[in-house]
Amino acid sequence: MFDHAHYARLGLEKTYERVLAGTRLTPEDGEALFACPDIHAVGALAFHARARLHGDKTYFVRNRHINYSNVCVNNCRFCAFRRDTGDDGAFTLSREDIVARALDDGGHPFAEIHVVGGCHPDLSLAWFEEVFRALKDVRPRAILKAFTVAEIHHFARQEACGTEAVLRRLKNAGVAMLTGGGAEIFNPEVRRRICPEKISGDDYLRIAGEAHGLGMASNCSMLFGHIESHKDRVMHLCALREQQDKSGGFKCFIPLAFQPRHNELARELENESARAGLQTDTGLDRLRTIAVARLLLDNIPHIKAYWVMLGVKTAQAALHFGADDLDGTIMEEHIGHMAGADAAQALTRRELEDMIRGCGLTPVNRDALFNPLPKENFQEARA
Ligand code: V47
Repeated sequence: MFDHAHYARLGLEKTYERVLAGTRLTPEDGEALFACPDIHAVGALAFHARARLHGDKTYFVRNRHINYSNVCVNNCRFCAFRRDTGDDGAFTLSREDIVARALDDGGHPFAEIHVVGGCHPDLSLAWFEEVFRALKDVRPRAILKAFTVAEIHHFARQEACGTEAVLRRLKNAGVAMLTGGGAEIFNPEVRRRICPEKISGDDYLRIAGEAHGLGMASNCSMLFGHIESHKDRVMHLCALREQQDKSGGFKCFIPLAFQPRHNELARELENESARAGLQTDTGLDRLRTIAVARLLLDNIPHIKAYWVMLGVKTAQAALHFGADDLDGTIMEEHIGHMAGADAAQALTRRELEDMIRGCGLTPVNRDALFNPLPKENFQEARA
């Protein structure tokens, strides 16, 4: 790392001291890190924080994403995936299709099954309970991670009950964890412009807290690189940190880099002539955001370099800017790809391990809850 004098020259003397002492950074530290002209100095602090937590361990998971439908009652302006019922390209999988996808694992069960697909107008909570029980029947050891808190809110409305009651039913049906999506940016002004129908940031945090209170884990996220300011990002991260102080169940933070194709928000940004004052979407901005997240989120253990949205190469670089997780094999991804992500649809376990070793780090095969998994036989180890 650079020395004290270097950080003092950058005006980051106190931030440097706090990182070295392992004490909490302030929102002002976060903003100063965004403003710092020396990206290496920011990255070095984040790598220090990441190494203190995880050494050179870098996590990945053999997982499968299953998108049950793209029909959604919300109309988030950044989303290229959603459709209305009856639109061209609208789809809804049957229970049998969903189970078949979970079984399509070459005989080596996925450690995580990740099920998302938006707030469907007709599919009921009871239907999903049956789906999850069927998945648990065929793959009892896989950890089921499903829905964002936005869907929990949607089911509560549909069922005219509280969100905690929905969470209890899902937990009883075998769901161990919620996915991190749906957080976007908490600033209500930005939220109104990018996802006007979606639950508020306060509701996002409240429902995540309820899940944690019931012993369910969840991830959390931030959609960045569109119309939000650096201050919005810092405030968003601090709100997640505050919630984590209260409820403690966030396992991992996922910085989701905005994919600017085939969605309304992207068209608006393209057409906007006066873009002065907005950040441009550069690889360095992505790396810096990951670094600031690692430094501010002192109570969230893991930071994900989600290779689908970052691209494989930037995800590798992110492992040296504070991230310690690459997510997983995925197998089939639509949300990012429909919005322009140009990464592959799937990576093999071997590719993930090679990516990590290629960065001089040590791969750790994990489950959805970040428990390291024992070494399997050679054949499975390469699948
Ligand atoms: O909720 C939608 C975001 C999320 C775009 O929990 C977009 O482990 C960028 O949450 N550009 C879904 N992002 C993905 C997600 C996720 C992915 C991997 C792992 C986990 C986890 C969660 O993607 C949505 C939304 O926030 N999104 N459109 C877009 N154009």
